[in-house]
Amino acid sequence: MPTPLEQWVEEVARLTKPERIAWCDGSAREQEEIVNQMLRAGDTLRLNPQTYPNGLLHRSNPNDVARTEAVTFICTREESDAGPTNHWMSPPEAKRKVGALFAGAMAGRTMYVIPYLMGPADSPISKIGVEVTDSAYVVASMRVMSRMGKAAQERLGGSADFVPGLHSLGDLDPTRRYILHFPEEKLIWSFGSGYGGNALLGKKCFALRIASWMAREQGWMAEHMLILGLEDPSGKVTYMAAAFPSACGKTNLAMMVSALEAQGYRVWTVGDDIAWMRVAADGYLHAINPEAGFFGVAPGTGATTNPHVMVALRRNSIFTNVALTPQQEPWWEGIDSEPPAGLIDWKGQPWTPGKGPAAQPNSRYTVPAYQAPSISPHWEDPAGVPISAFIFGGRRARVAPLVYESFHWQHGVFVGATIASETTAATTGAVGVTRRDPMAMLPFCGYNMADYFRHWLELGARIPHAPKIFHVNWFRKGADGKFLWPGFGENVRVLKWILERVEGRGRAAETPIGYVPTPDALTLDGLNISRSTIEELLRVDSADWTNELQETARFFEPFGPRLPEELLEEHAGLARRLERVATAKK
Ligand code: GTP
Ligand code: SPV
Ligand code: MN
Repeated sequence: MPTPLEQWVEEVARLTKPERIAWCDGSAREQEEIVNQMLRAGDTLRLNPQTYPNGLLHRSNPNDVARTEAVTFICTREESDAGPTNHWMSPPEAKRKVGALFAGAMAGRTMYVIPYLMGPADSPISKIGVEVTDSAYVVASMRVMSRMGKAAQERLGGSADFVPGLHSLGDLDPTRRYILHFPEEKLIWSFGSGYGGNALLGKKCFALRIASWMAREQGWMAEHMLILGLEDPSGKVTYMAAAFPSACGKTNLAMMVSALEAQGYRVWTVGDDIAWMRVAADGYLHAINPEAGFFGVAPGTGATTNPHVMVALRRNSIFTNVALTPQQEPWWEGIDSEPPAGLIDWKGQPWTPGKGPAAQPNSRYTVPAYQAPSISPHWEDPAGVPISAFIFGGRRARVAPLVYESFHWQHGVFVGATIASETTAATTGAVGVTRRDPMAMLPFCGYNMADYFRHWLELGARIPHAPKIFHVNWFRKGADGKFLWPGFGENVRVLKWILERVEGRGRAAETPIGYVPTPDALTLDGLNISRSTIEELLRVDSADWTNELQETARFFEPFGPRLPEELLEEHAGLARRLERVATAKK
């Protein structure tokens, strides 16, 4: 009897008609073959073996450089189950339309079967996926980003308990590009893109869109969150999980070199992008990082902003769409060196000043997590780590203060549900447009977001030691258009205040939006920042927030009666508090 996996592989092979089928075991020999395949294809180069051993540079098709939200669909039977924030296609239509594209798509190609595990090998929270792909780059990337091959295959055995994901590059024509999710049958189909979250199906497609659906069904959480441990001078480590939209600072926060290291505060990395969390017997929400690597934004990453990752990247890493120096080393804007003479840009052309960025703005590095000097000794704990604080955030030049604390869980859910952030190069489309991105899950929630808010509200009531909920903004700008806050390693000063609030210490002032630190509550020793800048960073402007109320109401509208009443209560509460402040001023 063929196993359920063998049956599915046979079925997709009948549809896509590959020349050969390769079952991936994750071995070193297989890796060598995959790399040779990539080198032969001509879209990948080996980096300098002395300075970047096992390093690769991959150049994607220039029309395929970021996630494509406009062609990402949730295919539920009922359109209302996908909700107003997702694109929807009916399952029969999706299967017909995209099935026709898959038909014969792998002719003359190798079909790789990649069994992979999301989460530590022996964790009960971990889950298995199988990606079938005709891209060698995807195989090499999945080897870094997940626990791929033999270990996953053995854990699966003859079981049908896996999430199948079918992926083909097709002909990379953007008009024939579809990223489809069938949450009711826990199936993923991705056609026509080889890039990042579109193609590495364990990441956004499974670990967020499908997993968020499973999490609601089964009473847990799948969130777009980094996980870090903040160590205090006594050696105690407090874990926090933070949700920021794409390219808004998750990887950098999770890997930071603490500016308060001399005072005994340091940060340990558990995860940089996704958290799967369950209520455990100790009454805490426990989180695992389902991934095994970091797929990080290259531009802006350097020895001053993220020294830990710069060390990690030195071996076994894949760079995508970065520039190349004559020494065969990767280069990008913000790497701490001037562009060298003879630089080759991300498209493989000689670069000259004035030609625009040499590295694509969403160029990325792919690096094994264990190589990070900051990796937590607990990052593979099967039970996960207990979370004491949730931190929401976004990229906002105005309005949102550096940090504030919500009043209680329900208010915290409102804070998360109303995050706004400026769009970045991580997704195709305009950059810098402010949009609502609830819990940083707008592109990643696999079901109706109103039901997702309900899930948050209900789950919170079931966590005896629920995390306290905060909001941060590293990106507030002054009148000169420059960031007011230095960011990166200095962000530990904000984490320290959050820790103090979790422990019931830490000075704060009550404002209509929540508790904001008093200017003297932040540890600022060694930081050259004026009192007026700090005041501006912490300022809560009633007019701004009144405007924000209107934006929030407009965002909530399309959810209709499905939106939990509690969020409208919180909206009204904020309106009342703002009004009270306005009256007091008069
Ligand atoms: P995804 O991987 O797309 O989900 O992004 P991310 O949330 O992990 O963001 P990442 O840490 O890669 O940062 C994205 C960009 O923001 C990079 O160019 C960083 O250099 C920049 N950045 C990160 N943290 C800070 C900060 O504290 N201050 C400032 N000014 N920029 C930051
Ligand atoms: C994001 O956009 O949030 C990413 C990059 O982490 S991708 O994997 O392409 O989705
Ligand atoms: Mn990241």
